[in-house]
Amino acid sequence: MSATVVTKDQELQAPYFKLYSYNESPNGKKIKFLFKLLKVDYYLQNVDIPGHQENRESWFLKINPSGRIPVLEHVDENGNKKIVYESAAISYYLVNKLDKKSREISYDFDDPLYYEDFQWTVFTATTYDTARFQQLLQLIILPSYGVAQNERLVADLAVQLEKAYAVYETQLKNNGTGYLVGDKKTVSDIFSYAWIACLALPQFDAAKYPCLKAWCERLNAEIGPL
Ligand SMILES: N[C@@H](CCC(=O)N[C@@H](CS)C(=O)NCC(=O)O)C(=O)O
Repeated sequence: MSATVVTKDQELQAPYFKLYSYNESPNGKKIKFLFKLLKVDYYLQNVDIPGHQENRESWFLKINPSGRIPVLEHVDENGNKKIVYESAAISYYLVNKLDKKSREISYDFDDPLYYEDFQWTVFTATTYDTARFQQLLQLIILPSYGVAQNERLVADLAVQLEKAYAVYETQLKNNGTGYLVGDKKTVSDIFSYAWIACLALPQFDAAKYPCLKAWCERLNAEIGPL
């Protein structure tokens, strides 16, 4: 698997996958991890968010009106182009295009585990990710621009994140396989791992959440660096 970095106006030969992302973004990393595990080559276009605010330029807003990365551009062998944004939607688009036969990191549509996996991805996307992003903003991003953190918000976020860690711990304990769903790592594991384990932010208390700690270590060993 390799990512070939391309510039904005570079012509690409069909068929291809192109990911619009921003450096260390965990939302972008979710998709990079998936490409790695699916062993599929892709093009990578870096969108300069803090510097030039490229994500607010009209060419980018045309592909994603919300001005956010990641965005996936897929051009098939007949030249048909599909744009997908929202990391959860991109993740399921990719596994249903690329993992449909072997289902190494996903389940079939008619398997109840497909929806369980989807459920945990949505839990992370709506409950954990948003609080973790606010934590990143308060603890790292705003202070780097000289803006003081909001202590009350930081404390509230810690409470919200603690609740989410307890939910993951219970699920991992009940499932008992070392993964969130079924007996293999699936989209929900990879998706959640990017925000839980791949940031220089306060982590959870490992003594309190032993299953979550073991899960992080397992995914770390199985996914490896990008
Ligand atoms: N719900 C979206 C969140 C994407 C997101 O927040 N992306 C950030 C980078 S990590 C971004 O593009 N921020 C720029 C902005 O909101 O203006 C997803 O899961 O794809």
